[in-house]
Amino acid sequence: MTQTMKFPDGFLWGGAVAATQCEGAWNEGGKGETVLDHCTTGDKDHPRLITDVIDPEYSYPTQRGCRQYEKYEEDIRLFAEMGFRTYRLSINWARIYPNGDDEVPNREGIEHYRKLFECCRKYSIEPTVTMTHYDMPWNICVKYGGWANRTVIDLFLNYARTLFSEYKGLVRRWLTFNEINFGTVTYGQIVTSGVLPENRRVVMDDPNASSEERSLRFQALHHELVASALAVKLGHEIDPENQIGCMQCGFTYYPLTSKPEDVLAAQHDMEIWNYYAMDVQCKGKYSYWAKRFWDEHEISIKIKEEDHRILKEGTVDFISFSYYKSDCSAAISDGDYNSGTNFGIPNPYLKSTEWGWAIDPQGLRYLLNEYYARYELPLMIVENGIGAYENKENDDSIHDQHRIDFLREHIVQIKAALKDGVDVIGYTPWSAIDIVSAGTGEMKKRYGFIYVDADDFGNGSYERYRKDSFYWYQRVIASNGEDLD
Ligand code: BGP
Repeated sequence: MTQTMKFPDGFLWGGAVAATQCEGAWNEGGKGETVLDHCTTGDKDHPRLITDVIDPEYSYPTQRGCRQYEKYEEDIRLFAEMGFRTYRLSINWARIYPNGDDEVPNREGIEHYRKLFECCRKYSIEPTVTMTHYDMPWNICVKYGGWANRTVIDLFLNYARTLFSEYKGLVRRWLTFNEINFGTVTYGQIVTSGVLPENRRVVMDDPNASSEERSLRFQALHHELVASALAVKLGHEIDPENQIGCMQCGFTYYPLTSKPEDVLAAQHDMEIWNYYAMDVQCKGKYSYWAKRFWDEHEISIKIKEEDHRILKEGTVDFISFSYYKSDCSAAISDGDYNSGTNFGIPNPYLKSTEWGWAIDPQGLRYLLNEYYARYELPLMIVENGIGAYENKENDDSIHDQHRIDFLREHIVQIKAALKDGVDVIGYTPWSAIDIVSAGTGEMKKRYGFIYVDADDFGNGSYERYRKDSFYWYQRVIASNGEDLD
């Protein structure tokens, strides 16, 4: 396919990370414990465990990250060498409010990020900052029961006020919650919601969850949506220059067959797993699908009268989302739509990564068009990448042709979407540098342009090495997406 459309000038090329996965220094600089600090290493066959106390018997990889807390200057220098125009990172909530409900913020944490943002600006890299990315202070989980408790809205707003005030002028592009749709109601329930599961496992959606459990998760999500809307409004009040976006886990669903029932199942999954939260954040109200879904799953949530106004007043300026893979949906025999798992059915036409995630660049173009048609808001792809096993050769080179191929094909599809007329403003692949996997806690599931010499258990020098993809991406950015070879 020939693509003549060019990327617009000022397109935000960059890379992405999250604090809990890259910083390490989990108990330094006055930081409190987060949810992920309590999660052990797992692997693709074994879910991570959540331990109530830090148990020396286990390895806790996010406590180490890739040591970016101490090495941020070196990392940002390398990102600048690649030509990054933006760096998507997150602030660790527990570095600013160690317990989440502290009277005053932790100055050391505030100053750390100030220096980091100044360093980005020194290299003309604009920070794109997620306010919370799987980093709820552990104390909020234990003392308040996480986002299921409405009080947490005030705690978050206090945190948001501190960020907007302290970093006014330094940060202008904000994302409120990482993968708000996915993190709360499915992925382990814990990492975003802070609602501790009884079995203390970080697992995906539990299809056997009781209606009480489901209600709790959707109640937590409602509170997050209200908090996000309030934060958007506050951010605009503190600095009208702020651009504040939502961040969704992007799900592309195809009908498994052309059977009308399967088409309806795919429509259902698109509505629930993409638009449930997005409609609230972009249109300021729940979609008409939500009510049917609540009834169907016996979900009962409390929505206060004032919430309707808050949601309307706090819609976002742009949409950001992650995109890794697509899935298929099929009707189940005893109902008129798919059972609602968001880890759908494999697509027989697609190959998968070593972790079984379907590789589907065209699914990204499809999703960009779907989102733009529905909301007509600027779109930023803030995560996209391939997790793979990689080795450093004796000459310190790292040959990651699989990453180059993966990203190239996705960039071609972004170009195609631009040609379709979609307003795409940026692309920050996951991850800027090798970091700890959020799902499994492995270091060996590598995503970065930069190799970090570390294993799953903290062995290694933590030295940085440029992979082949580093040089390739440097050329891509220098040519504004024209040179993809
Ligand atoms: C997204 C998360 C990221 C990141 C990515 C890759 O869902 O926002 O934090 O980790 O997925 O997933 P994993 O690390 O499990 O391979």
